[in-house]
Amino acid sequence: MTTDFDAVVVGAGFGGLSMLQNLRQLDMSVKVFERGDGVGGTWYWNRYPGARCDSESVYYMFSDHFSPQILDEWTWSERFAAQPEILDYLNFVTDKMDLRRDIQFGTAVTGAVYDEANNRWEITTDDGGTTTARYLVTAVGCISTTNLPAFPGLADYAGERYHTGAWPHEPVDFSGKRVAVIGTGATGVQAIPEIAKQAAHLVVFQRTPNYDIPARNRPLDTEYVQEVKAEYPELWEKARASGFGLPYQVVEGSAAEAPPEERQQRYQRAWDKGGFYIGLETYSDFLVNKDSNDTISDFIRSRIRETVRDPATAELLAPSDHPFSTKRPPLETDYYVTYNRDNVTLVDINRTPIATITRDGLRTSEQEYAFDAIVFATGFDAMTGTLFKMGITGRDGLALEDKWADGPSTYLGLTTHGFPNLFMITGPQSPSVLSNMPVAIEQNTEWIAGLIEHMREVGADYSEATAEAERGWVEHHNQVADATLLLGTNSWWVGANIPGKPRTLYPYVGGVGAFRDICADVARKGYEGITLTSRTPVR
Ligand code: N01
Repeated sequence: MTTDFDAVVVGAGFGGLSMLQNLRQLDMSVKVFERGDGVGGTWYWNRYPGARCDSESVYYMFSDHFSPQILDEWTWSERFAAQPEILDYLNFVTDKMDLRRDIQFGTAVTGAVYDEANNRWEITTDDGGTTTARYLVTAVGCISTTNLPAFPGLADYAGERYHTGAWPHEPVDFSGKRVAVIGTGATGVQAIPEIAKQAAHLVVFQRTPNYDIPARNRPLDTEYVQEVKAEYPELWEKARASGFGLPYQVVEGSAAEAPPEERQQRYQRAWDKGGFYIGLETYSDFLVNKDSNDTISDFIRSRIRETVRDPATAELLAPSDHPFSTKRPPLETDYYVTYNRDNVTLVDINRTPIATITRDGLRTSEQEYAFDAIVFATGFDAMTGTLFKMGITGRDGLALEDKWADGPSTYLGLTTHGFPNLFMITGPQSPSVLSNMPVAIEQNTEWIAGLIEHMREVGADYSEATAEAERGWVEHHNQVADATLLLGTNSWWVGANIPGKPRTLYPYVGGVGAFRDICADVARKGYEGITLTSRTPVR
């Protein structure tokens, strides 16, 4: 059965829900395909123990642009919301806005081919269906394709095996079990303390230690919530104009040039406050000045050494191979103190690499381990992994993965030349994962809806970024990236976690507010850099 819509949106997480709502306001017929059996995207799949948001929950939600009523009605219980509460929130939003009726759950997109003759996208799904639409919007999330490294012997392993990014819906009980966790990124750092509380013994296999910042999570009191709600209009404006999508007080100035005493006090204050304040509200040059970065990296290493009792373990946990924030700094709750427990062991797999997974556990270059369960907290093929799995094919039969074989090439991270009427939410070369996500998402979806509305006004039904505009954006993106320390560190932000993935900075690091201004300017100039014409044949 073929069905036809004005727009198809892929994904029903924050991005898909926001896009659906925006397109509905244009009275468009919209179909959303979602591979999960419910809304939530990232929050639907990542149900591992300890999963919670690293953005403060009062800012990790749709803003007044989306619905002032929902903003007022919803109240978070904790400073950093846990996964079940965020999923509840997204279900609340979905029902409140009556979004569910346009979403087809349990359906993955297997192909999306631009049909030049009809100026439509032809979308195939794993239920055997074909759907056509003028516009195709990907809202597939940045970290939605899990990375399970090809460890030798993986197929032989007979015990329980989990990936944090595809966690079972039923609770997993590690009580009394011998458990391994491989990976110490933001996910591992959240899961490890919770698993350690249950397991008979936990062995953590670490490749790279991170600069983990205390979350200092706490229940939210009514008075604080009321204060925030009263200030929301200003707070959202501030977040939209900010560097990273959070309404924090930016403090200009160089850490390297500050008097050491002042610096120490500022770091300590922000450290005690918890959350990302230490990176965002102390000094402004950590990402561009190695000397400044050394000061904060030293500060955090000292805190780790103070917390972890065994000096050898503390040394393994103190990062020295990369500057602070050139990999995503995780927020931690009881992470470092977990290594003071008798039932937790840390293994440095740089010194003793994993040689093979075995039937009963795994073997490093030094030792054999037996495990009842192995938890892979090994991250994602981020930013492009899911887009490439969807079989997106543009004009002249060009496949997206072929066009981007040497790395993504986009206009504003929102469109790409050769793929008419295709829009990406939090696509590569947009702020995406370097922003508090809902703020980046709302900017993207509002801009896309604005462009479609403009097309209507000027009688266009075909939009395509010009090759020249795209070259300009990629050049700007690279210039901004080159001015930072980010490319010098092996992180998933630069694709270093996936063998063979082109090394380039995937998110745009020019800032959420600056990006917003650039996009607004493009719109003001009649969507400069995008060809807008009428191509649909008269039937
Ligand atoms: O994934 P990661 P993640 N052998 O790629 C290791 C977001 N997030 O799921 O660092 C051995 O960061 C890898 O080692 P290394 C957040 O943006 C958000 O933890 O590559 N080890 C690393 O330790 C975050 O950045 C929240 O050397 C291997 C780990 O596995 C993003 O999700 C909460 C390996 C993977 O770390 C991804 O975090 C949690 C191998 N072959 C996460 N391959 C919220 O705030 C990889 N590793 C909402």
